[in-house]
Amino acid sequence: MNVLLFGGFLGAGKTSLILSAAKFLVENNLTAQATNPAKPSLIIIENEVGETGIDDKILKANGLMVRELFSGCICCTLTSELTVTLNELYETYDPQWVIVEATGMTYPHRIAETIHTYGKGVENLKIMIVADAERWEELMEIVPGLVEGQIAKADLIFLNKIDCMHHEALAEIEKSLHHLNPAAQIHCVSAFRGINPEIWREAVWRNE
Ligand SMILES: Nc1nc2c(ncn2[C@@H]2O[C@H](COP(=O)(O)OP(=O)(O)OP(=O)(O)O)[C@@H](O)[C@H]2O)c(=O)[nH]1
Ligand SMILES: [Mg+2]
Repeated sequence: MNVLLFGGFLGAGKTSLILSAAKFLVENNLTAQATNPAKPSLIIIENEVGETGIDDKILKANGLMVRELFSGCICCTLTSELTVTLNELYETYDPQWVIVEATGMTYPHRIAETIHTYGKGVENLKIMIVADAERWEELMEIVPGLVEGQIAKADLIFLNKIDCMHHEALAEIEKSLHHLNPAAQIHCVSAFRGINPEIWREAVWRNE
């Protein structure tokens, strides 16, 4: 299984990007047996179903499955519940892709550590962190530790909502992101306008 673990602060655009990534994989036939609903090859694990409409008809029509996680305590229960769910999915379906949306209040790299230790069948795991360009300054004032900690351990960073920003302000944020995590590739995107498939090809498919 290839696991794409999406994180980033509340409202940054995680669900919007996940839908885009899932559509990319399906539309480019990068999911095996995508038409057999009994054995989905791409499963999305959501913390909660948001208003974006994760149960999008296009996704379901393409043999995708959406699993919800319900959890009282995001910091303790979620990680173990998620790992149990992943292991169940592996044993039942052995999907090619699992896309996970972590809650905005958590550090996805900690979830990744648990998956690496206790998860079964995970061949590849990428931590994809979504940064909110529109609220960057505000979040740096109210939750700097959380946002910086999420960014620092990302494999890939998506600076989202660039449609709301001027070029100069974006360049400054990009510089900060690079400073926080020099190793991660940074993609400047707008889920609202749509993501260039080449970005997904590079981010999701490479090293698969
Ligand atoms: N202008 C603009 N708005 C966006 C963009 N991406 C997402 N949004 C909006 O931002 C809001 C949050 O998007 P989601 O995709 O639900 O974000 P999320 O990170 O999944 O949110 P939570 O799951 O609640 O933490 C929605 O109203 C989206 O329509 C973007 O690129 N530009
Ligand atoms: Mg969401």
